[in-house]
Amino acid sequence: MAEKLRPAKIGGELSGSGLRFGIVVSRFNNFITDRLLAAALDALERAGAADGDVDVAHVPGAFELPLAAKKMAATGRYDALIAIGCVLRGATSHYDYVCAETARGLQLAQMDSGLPIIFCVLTCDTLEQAIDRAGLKSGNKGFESGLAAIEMAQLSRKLRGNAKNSLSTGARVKAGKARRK
Ligand code: INI
Repeated sequence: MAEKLRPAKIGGELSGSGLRFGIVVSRFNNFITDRLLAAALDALERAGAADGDVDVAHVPGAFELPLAAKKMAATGRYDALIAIGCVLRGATSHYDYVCAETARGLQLAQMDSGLPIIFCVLTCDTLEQAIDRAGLKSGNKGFESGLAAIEMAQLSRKLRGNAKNSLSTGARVKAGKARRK
């Protein structure tokens, strides 16, 4: 067990004040996605996000979430995005394609843009499972997603601010020499 090392902790606090959020929400299964959206907005409001600092875009289904999120990220207006959807298993393999491509597309958009994109897409076998996660037995995943968006936005700000401290030794020596010239 390490005894001497006390690593610096870099965390994102849960304050939404001064941050801008974009939410993209799917209309498919809107009985569920409306509830996820309301809870995400509730979390942002309670954490101090200002009226006017949150935009909501609607798309037809979960499959369309990644493109809309990518376009929202490209505007440069936001500190974090939340993608909200609900995919329910049906009689065919359609569910598997929608789930896989939605998750893959959102992760690609997040990694390409460098903007946190919170995955608030329920992938459930039954409507009951979805209801449980949209405000019943298992809480509300929308609220959790709102908090995750704030935490990741704050953490991203801190990591951007720390960029000059995280230069490699070689880069620091070079920068020092350049300043002395
Ligand atoms: N979209 C969803 O968001 N949830 C679903 O459960 C769903 N099912 O089961 O079909 C669904 N399909 C639509 C899909 O996301 C696209 O909107 C559609 O294929 C057009 O591209």
